[in-house]
Amino acid sequence: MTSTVEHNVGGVTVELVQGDITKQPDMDAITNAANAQLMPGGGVAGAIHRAAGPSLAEECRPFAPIQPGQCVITGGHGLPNPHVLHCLGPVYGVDEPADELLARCYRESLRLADEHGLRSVAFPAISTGAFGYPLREATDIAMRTVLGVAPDLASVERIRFVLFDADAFNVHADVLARHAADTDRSR
Ligand code: AR6
Repeated sequence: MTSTVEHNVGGVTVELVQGDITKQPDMDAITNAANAQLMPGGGVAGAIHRAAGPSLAEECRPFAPIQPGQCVITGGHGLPNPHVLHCLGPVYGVDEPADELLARCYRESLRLADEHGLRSVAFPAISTGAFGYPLREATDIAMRTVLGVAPDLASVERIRFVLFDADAFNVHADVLARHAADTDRSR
């Protein structure tokens, strides 16, 4: 982890770290940038299923296929986290309206986490890898959605974005600072 950026909104801490989503042992749940079949794949899904072991795919099987914007919750199996929230992001240029579907991923994931009484959730930058969503646009949607939903959450008190590389971290830090300033101004 290189550095951390934090912002507090309505009693919820939104933080950014550079790192690996499978190595966040202090989080109640991590979010998977899943495929529709909820199977291992590349990127985040591959890393999560590798770390969790084959019993995660077994638990996922009855929930598949899921639709863009949909999320389901499972146990964490071999991961250090008790839960995994599996979200299917939109494929950029294919699943429309892409912005609404991506926002729905973050909203649904947090709603499910809250419903299950979880206190902390980590997110990767959903749809920005194999699914091709331009990083800055996707980040803008992610931050706007999370900062908008945060004050309404009952149990979730910490939301962490785990960014794989320095570029993604820097873009998220920039976009969070801008949205945080807007949120503060409108209070
Ligand atoms: N930890 C944190 N972020 C990561 C990690 C990791 N271990 N690995 C990659 N990233 P992607 P998508 C970043 O492709 O675009 C899969 O094959 C990565 O740099 O995992 O939603 C599935 O099976 C990128 O910025 O998710 C699906 O078919 C971001 O996480 C499809 O890809 C998301 O990249 C889903 O595509």
